[in-house]
Amino acid sequence: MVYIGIGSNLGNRINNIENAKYLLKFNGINILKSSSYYETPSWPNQNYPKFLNIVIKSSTKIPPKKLINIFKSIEKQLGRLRTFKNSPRTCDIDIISYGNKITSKNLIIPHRRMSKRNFVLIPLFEIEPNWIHPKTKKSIKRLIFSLPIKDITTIKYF
Ligand code: PH2
Ligand code: MG
Ligand code: MG
Repeated sequence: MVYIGIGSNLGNRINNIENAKYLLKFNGINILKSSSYYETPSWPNQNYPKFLNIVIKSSTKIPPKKLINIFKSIEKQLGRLRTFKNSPRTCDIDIISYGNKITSKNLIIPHRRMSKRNFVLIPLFEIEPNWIHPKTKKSIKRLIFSLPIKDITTIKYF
C-alpha cells in the first residue's frame, strides 16, 4: 500500500485538495481510502496561512520516482509556484510511505519528517490505525503519543 499526503495553504484549500484527488485518479492512481481534513498552523513559520492536510491510501504499482513526477505535474497544474523553502502553496503532494520500502538517497521513503508531524500522523491513524513505520518499526499510535501534547490537542478536523 502507498500512503500519500496532500496539503494546501493557499487559495481555496478544499477545492485544491479535491482537484488533486481527481487528477491523481485521472493519472491512474487509485484511491482506496481518504482521511478527513485536518487544519494546522503552517510549520515552521506560523505566520503563513494555516494548512489543510489529508492522507490517502492507494494500491498503485507505479514506482516511486514516476509517482513523484506525476505529483509534480499535478502541483503545477494546480498553480503551485516554487519560490522558497516552505513557502505557502496551493498544493503539495508527498509520498508518506510506499509498502515496506526504505530508501535514503534522492527520494527518502518513508517521508523524512513524517514521524514528528501531527498533520501526517493523525490523518494516517484515521485511515490505517495499525500502520507501522517500516524503518523504525514504531506503531502509528506510539508515534502519535510521542508528539508534544499541544500538537494533539490543537489539531482541528472536519
Ligand atoms: N508542509 C510543509 C511545510 N509545513 N505545515 C503544515 N501544517 N502542513 C504541511 O503540509 C506542511 C507544513 C512542507 O511540505
Ligand atoms: Mg510536504
Ligand atoms: Mg512536497
